Amino acid sequence: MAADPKGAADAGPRGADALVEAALGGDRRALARILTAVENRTSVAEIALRRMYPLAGRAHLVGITGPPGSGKSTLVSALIGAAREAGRAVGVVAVDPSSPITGGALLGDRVRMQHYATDRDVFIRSMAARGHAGGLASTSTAAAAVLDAAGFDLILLETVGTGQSEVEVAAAADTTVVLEAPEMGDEVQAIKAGLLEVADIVVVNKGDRPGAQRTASQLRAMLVATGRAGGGIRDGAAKPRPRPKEPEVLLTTATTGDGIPELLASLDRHRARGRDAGDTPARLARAEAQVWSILADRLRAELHAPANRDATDATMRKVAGHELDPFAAADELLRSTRHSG
Ligand SMILES: Nc1nc2c(ncn2[C@@H]2O[C@H](COP(=O)(O)OP(=O)(O)O)[C@@H](O)[C@H]2O)c(=O)[nH]1
Ligand SMILES: [Mg+2]
Repeated sequence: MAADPKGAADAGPRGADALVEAALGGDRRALARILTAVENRTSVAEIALRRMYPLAGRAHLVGITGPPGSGKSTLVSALIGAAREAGRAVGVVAVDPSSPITGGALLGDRVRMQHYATDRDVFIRSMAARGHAGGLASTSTAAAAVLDAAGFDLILLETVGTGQSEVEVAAAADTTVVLEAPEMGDEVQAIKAGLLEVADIVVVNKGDRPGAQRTASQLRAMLVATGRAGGGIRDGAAKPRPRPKEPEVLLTTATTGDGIPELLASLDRHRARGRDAGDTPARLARAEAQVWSILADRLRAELHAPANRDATDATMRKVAGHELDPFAAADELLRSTRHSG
C-alpha cells in the first residue's frame, strides 16, 4: 500500500475494491485512505460506501459537542481509555468545520492522543468541512459508517465549535453528549440554551473546579424550565425529533477520569433505550443527511455537465438580473434535468 494517503483519490475502481477489502481485513492504512476519499467526496468513497454501508449499523455513534475549552478532547481521550478497558474498539472522528485543511486546529488534540498510537483498536481521524451546507453532517456520517463497517464498536464524533453545523453533526449521532464547564461566562450561557436542545446527556466537566455542582444544578433547572420532556428539535429537513426523556446531567473530571465510568454507563443506557425504540429519529436524520447530500451533488453535477452548463449559467444570470425569480429558475432547471436525463 502506498504511503501517500491522497493516492486513494486516484485509485481506479479495481484499486478501490482492493482498498475496501484491505480495510475490512483490518488494514488501518487502507482505512485511512478510504476516509480521505470520504472527506474529499471522490469516486473511491462511493465505491467504498456502497460496499461498506450494508456492513455498518452496529456501532454506537456518540456525538460530543460543547464550547471550546470545556474539555471535549480530554473527555474523548478518557472515554477511549475506559472503553478499551471494556474491550471495545473505538473510532474517533474529530470534526472541524472552521478549518479548510485537515488537521490544523486538531493537531494539538492528535498529539494528546498519541498515547493510543500503537493500539490498533483505536482509530482517530480529524476532518475538515467540505462542500455545501449539510455536507459536513453527511461526511461525518459516511466516515462513521466506514469505521462501523471496519468493526469499531464505539464511534465518537467530536465537534470543534458550537455553530449550527456542529450541532447538526452531533445530533445525527445515536447519543448526543453536550459538555459544559463551570463558570464559563455569559456568552456561553447564550449558546447553552441552543445546545441543550440536542442533548441526550449533559456533562459538566471540570468537576474538580469550584462551582461545578452549582453549574450542574443550574443546568438541571434549565432543562426542567425549558420543558425538554415534551419538546422536539429540528434536524435539517427532518421532522421535529422527539425527545421523550429529559437528559441526565453528569459530573466528570476528564483529566483524572472521575465520572467517566458513570458516563460510559449512561451512554450504554441511552443506547439501550434507543435500541428498544428502534433508533428511529437519529438514524433517520443520518440517512436523510446522506441521501439529500448525494442528491444535491448529483443535481449540481448534472446541471454543470457540458450539455446543460450554458443553459444553467444563462438561467443564473437571468436571476441575477431580476428577469427571473429564483423559484421559477429552480423550476426551469429541474425541468431541464428531467428532459436531459
Ligand atoms: N481542571 C480541569 N481541567 C480540564 C478538565 N478537562 C479538561 N481540562 C483542561 O481544559 C483545557 C481544554 O481542554 P480540551 O480537552 O482541549 O477542550 P476542548 O476544546 O473542549 O476539546 C485543557 O487545558 C485541559 O487540560 C478537567 O476535568 N478539569
Ligand atoms: Mg478539542
